[in-house]
Amino acid sequence: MMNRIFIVDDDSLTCNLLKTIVKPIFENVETFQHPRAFLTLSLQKKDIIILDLMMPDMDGIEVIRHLAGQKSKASLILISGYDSGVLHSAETLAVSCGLNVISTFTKPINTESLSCFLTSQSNKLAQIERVSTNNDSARPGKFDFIPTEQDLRNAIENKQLILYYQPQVNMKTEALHGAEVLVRWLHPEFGLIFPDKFIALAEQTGLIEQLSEEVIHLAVKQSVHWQKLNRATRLSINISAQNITSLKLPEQLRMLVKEYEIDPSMIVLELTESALMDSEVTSLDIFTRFRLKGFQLSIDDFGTGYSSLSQLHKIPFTELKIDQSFVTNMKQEKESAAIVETCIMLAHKLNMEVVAEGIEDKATWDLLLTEGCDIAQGYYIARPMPAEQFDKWQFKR
Ligand code: G
Ligand code: G
Ligand code: MN
Repeated sequence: MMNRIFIVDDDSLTCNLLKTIVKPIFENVETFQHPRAFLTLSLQKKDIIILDLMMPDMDGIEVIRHLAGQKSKASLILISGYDSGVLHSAETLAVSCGLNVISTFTKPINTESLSCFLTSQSNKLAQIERVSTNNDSARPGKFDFIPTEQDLRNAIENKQLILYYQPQVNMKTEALHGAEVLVRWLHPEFGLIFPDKFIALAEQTGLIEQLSEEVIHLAVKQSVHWQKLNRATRLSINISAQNITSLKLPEQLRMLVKEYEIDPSMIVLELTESALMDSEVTSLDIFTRFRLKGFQLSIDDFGTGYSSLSQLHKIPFTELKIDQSFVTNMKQEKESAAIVETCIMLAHKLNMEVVAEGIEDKATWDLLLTEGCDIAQGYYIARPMPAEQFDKWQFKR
């Protein structure tokens, strides 16, 4: 079935302009200058809506509320002539109501980037279509696979977890700085399963303890291997809030690095801000002990959580990772650029190194370099990859 695309904007000029951009990509396009008429349609999951926020008889936020009320699964693109701050708030609101916002654009609309975006969206939808029609409908496909606790327990026991490594480079020298360790589940039937499918499950069921133990073990073994080849690589490992409820973790880690004879300063533990929120006293104790044992501590996804500046000061972090969303948007959104700039300054004042993750192009790299960011991570440098491929990548550089 074909995708339908709806343009909802009170301004007829904008409607016509958008229609001209959309038509070559999605044939089935309709414009609405009155949101009420639009809301009488029965929408489907495959529909795409381009919605203006500022309309006289019913504004975009009201339309968002209605769509949320209908539990609409359609894809939403928000546009506005207001500043990007308003657009971003509307996006946050829509997402928190359960709507699927796929992009936002400020007016005047950059026709080229909208056209590019829609083309890639159209390709993606076609691909999903192919996968779902090719799948034997009697059997669950990879995309419907929802693991149970027992599935995950078996996976850990049967050594189905593998590690991918994403390079981090020093921005000034472009030398390799280290790698972030990202777990994957190599399922015998469904193939490669990403952590968004099983980390939350692990956290809810308590399996995160075994999962992290396995991840740390695999990472330490890889580290020994690289060290033997004279290619010692600093490894950043993600730690969940639930991991740090156990007071044993620092000691377990210390024993492990001792057994394998690796330098603890080559291990960076990445904690998200939400991890700091849960049980502040215990976590402060644990974090301090990690540092006393020589490990590095990084605060991950910085800027999205609720940590206060005083926490940042209390906990002995050595590194700050700016959340991807700010990095990805900094090129086109001055608010994100301001946040990135502030993070860099703050980290440096507190004697921490700054990592920018989610760098996808040269323009963003150049901006970050000018602003004095220390370390870069993102698809522009390289995607996460298995160890053997990481070796090849390093060799080719
Ligand atoms: O590439 P990617 O899809 O791997 O990672 C998605 C998310 O999963 C990231 O936010 C990352 O922090 C998390 N993640 C990846 N590996 C691990 C892990 O070993 N432990 C925990 N707790 N989280 C992980
Ligand atoms: O939350 P955490 O920072 O641990 O998650 C890292 C996640 O970011 C992983 O899922 C990784 O695959 C993903 N990632 C790494 N670089 C890029 C990038 O340049 N663009 C995007 N979209 N994702 C990235
Ligand atoms: Mn991380």
